[in-house]
Amino acid sequence: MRERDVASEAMNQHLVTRLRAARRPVVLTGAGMSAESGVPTFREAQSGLWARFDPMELATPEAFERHPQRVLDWYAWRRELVARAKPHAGHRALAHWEAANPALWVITQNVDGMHQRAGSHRVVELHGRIDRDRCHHCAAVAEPPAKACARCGGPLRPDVVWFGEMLPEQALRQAFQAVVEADLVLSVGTSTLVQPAASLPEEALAAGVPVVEINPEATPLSDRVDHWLPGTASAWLPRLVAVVTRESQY
Ligand code: BV8
Ligand code: ZN
Repeated sequence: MRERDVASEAMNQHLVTRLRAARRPVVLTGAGMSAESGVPTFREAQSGLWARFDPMELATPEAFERHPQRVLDWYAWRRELVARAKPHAGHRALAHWEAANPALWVITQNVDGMHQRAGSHRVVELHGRIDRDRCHHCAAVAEPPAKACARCGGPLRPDVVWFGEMLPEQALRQAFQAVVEADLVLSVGTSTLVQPAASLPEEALAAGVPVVEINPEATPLSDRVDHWLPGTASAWLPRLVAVVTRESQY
């Protein structure tokens, strides 16, 4: 059984040492990373006219084939939210960490592009991007305001990965490689329930890589990580990065 840091709630010396020793850190992020920017998480009930729909049902090729306009309207609503949202101190802290350590990878399940808007460059997007369209038939990326695919005339849909669809191969390979080669992994704002993204922190644990989790709630991962930091991304990430960059007194 992995020796568990009882005081892991607080910033203890063991965590400080690991943060400062990390040469190949990897940060895994989920919907909770963007929650404080005003982008609702998947778990948070949909609001307004979308409250009666289960996001897991809307984010599927079947839903698009059955009710294309309903799915496109849902994404139009989310695109609005994302366009109005601003990266927060947590996103900026990760961009700051990358500037201090160019080997840092951010691997995200989010489709909102917030990490790049905050200045991060080494970002692997596992589930695509909401502000791009692609063809539902031939996957050609479409230049807005195209209404149909310029290559095959097929219907356009957001360039995101729907449930039941495969993830982009290159992103998946890059993500698993980065995690097994990492010397520190952070899991931030994810319920670790959606596969295969949820296997990434498991790969790190299996490879003996120290894992830190930031989440206000416990997840299936929480009792197996080395450091569980109960709280928000915007509160914990600036503190951790300040330790790495020695801008804090620790
Ligand atoms: C696939 C893009 C091959 C679209 C998304 C094995 C076992 C069981 C099921 C499966 C399996 N393999 C495949 C499946 C099926 C499925 C799956 O995993 N289903 C789950 C629900 C059981 N996986 C797939 O279909 C994947 N494809 O496997 O293809 C295949 C195909 C067919 C059959 C077999 C294999 C594709 C998955 C990708 C789907 N697309 N998004 C869009 O956005 O519209 S997933 C989407 O939901 C997000 O991208 C994200 O991945 C997920 C939500 O999860 P989280 O990000 O973790 O967010 P959540 O809301 O759940 O939790 C937020 C957390 O943040 C909470 O813990 C909360 O406490 C915390 N939090 C809140 N506030 C804060 C915070 N933390 C920090 N700070 C805060 N302020
Ligand atoms: Zn096409």
